[in-house]
Amino acid sequence: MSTSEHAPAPSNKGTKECIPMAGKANTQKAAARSAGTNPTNDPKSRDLERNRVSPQGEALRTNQGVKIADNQNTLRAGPRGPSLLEDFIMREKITHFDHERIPERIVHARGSAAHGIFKVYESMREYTKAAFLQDPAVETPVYVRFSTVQGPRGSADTVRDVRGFAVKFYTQEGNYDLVGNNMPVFFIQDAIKFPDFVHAVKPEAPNEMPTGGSAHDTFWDFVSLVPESAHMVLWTMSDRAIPRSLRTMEGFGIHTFRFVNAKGQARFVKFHWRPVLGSYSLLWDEAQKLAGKDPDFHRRDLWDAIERGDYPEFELGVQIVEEADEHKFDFDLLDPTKLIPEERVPVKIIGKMTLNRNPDNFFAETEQVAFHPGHVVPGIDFSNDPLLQGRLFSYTDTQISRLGGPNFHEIPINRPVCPYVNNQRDAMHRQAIHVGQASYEPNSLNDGWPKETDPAAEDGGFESYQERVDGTKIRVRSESFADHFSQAALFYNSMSQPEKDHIAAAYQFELGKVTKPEIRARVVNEILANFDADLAATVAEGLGLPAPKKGTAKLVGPKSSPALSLMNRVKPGIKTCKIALLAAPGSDGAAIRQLQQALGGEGAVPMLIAPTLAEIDGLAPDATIAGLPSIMFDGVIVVGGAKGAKTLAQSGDARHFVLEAFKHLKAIAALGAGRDVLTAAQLPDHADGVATGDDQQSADVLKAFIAAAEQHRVWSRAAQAESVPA
Ligand code: HDE
Repeated sequence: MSTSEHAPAPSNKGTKECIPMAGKANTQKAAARSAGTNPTNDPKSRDLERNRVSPQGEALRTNQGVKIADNQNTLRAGPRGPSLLEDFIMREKITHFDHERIPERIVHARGSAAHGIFKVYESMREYTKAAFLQDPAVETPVYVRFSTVQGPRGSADTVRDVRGFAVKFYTQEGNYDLVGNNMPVFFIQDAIKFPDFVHAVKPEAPNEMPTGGSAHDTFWDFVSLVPESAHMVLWTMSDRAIPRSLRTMEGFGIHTFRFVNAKGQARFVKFHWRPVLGSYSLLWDEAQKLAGKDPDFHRRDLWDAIERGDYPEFELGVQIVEEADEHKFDFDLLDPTKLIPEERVPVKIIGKMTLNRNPDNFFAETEQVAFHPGHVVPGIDFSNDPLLQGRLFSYTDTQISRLGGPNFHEIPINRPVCPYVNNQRDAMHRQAIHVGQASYEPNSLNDGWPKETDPAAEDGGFESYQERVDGTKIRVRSESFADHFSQAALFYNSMSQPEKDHIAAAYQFELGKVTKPEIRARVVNEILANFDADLAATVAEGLGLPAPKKGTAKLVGPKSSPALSLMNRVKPGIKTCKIALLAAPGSDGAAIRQLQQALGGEGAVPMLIAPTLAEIDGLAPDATIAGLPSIMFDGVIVVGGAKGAKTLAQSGDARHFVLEAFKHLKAIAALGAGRDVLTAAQLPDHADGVATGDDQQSADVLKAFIAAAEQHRVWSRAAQAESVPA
């Protein structure tokens, strides 16, 4: 085999034992086996570490462990002859490659994830017996997957869509999955409608368009005919559907669940995730441009933050409702299209999750992780929400086809960290080698093991909450689910003016893409007019429709809930904000160094951006203007220095950079000659959130810049920004 054109890799002369799966990992497994321990219940062998396969120092081998001498050439009959079927090395490699893909998730296909830990702030003993919520000293490992819903695996991150927010807690009592979204309500009330909804929102059947968005006929056709979707569609037309980052998104369990304490007392509970940095959104123009310029914008942001050590943190909050108060609301707690206003039941913050490690392998972890709202632990139970009840069936079912059989719980990322021994046997891809004769219960051959655990015992077995259920077998929607518009009105009324403007623009954009006029008219007249006449009129005008008729729905309940506005979710500081330092050769290097230090000291991420990658006073730019346009940043500072400023002022790209930042309401500063760049870009002389000054005034300018940047958007500039071309 010396005809290879490639230089042969250094051969492995080691005398390692032949081990089929992977070096170290398998040696440990072998050791566990010879020590007589069962790989499924020996704590050490359950460590995910043992599944990490490193190529370091390893010879290239076949899946059967045979060392490979030539990985460049197929076995053939003579140098120019046909390939031989006998070549088991080539056949194994190609066969495996042919099967590398698995079906993507039917919804939430595009996702990114991270490892982390969760700790409760104080014992929740009063409310729940869940072991991971008892002791502030206990760290529970978590794996969190964020996702979009509509698009396929390769779609863009910043599309207008709901985001999935799924958390797997690896607790000592088994896995608990909180499989939520970044919005607190859902489109439909009954699981049986989910396939209809998903078929409507997914790309259309004849042409598989559009990718990653809901701006098309079938989605709007469906939601215009299903008024229970009104509230959630409004959320998806709001800024919540275009988050600035996954790290600053709120999360919600949506359904009402139950907490059950050791005395068997139950209370209703709704779950919330609150990002410690606050919650922010993109502007629609940014979101659209980012989808082209960096389709991985969210994924990259999450990954980079964790690599930098800026670990995303989310606090877990709960709204707890006594069972006795179940019927004290003007909506049904079981209806997933409703939220409990925080002003009515405050969100109690009970713990914090910190995402501190990126996955090693996207496929093995993020693609193969299997969430399920039915993965609960003692102390957490379900309500009769008909959407939740359907989900309890769906998630195991979907994994069976997605992950190729019922043993997906044995894939490393899905394995509990506690033992999971039972009498289930065999099936596709079984990993455990069960020993012993008895795989049934009761048995005497194995002294009765594995045995049930008394729920009353410490660390007891799972026991369902004993809710009394007594009803007629019937297919009917409860009358208490009939109000579809009051909470849509509540949400809309709670928005600030810019948020309301964005909502109207989003309806106009989406409906503008709908080809059937009758669908557009139905949304305006049958949906929007029923919860807000002004919104209906604005949308109608934008679509060239006649003024809508007056809505007939009766609106009840609170008029507004300030907690729903993202404007009230802003947190002080500019930690992890990305700030562009716009410069060119000849810019003031000392000023750049000073700014880098000062911004870094605030926890921000300053990046030197220049027309080319040529050094500026000994500093290497982080990227070019073309490589990282202003849409990737939270603010921009144009550095002083006459020569550099002149280059920037003459550069159309540099002028566009500041103009676009201005248009997108970002904090801007210019020092010394850097001000000429703003003038060349024809920015107004005075505008909110634009700080300028002489080189000597840099401390004051920076202070003003930070004050603007920590607002995240300079909303008061919106009218001025409108008139600026971009
Ligand atoms: Fe899901 N959903 N869903 N869903 N869902 C899936 O499970 C389903 C619903 C959510 O990162 C699927 O493993 C039904 C609400 C997230 O892997 C599937 C119904 C909420 C994820 C499925 C709903 C969600 C999924 C597809 C109506 C918010 C991604 C692949 C009864 C509370 C999890 C998979 C991840 C994924 C079914 C409604 C959240 C098909 C039938 C409501 C975050 O099983």
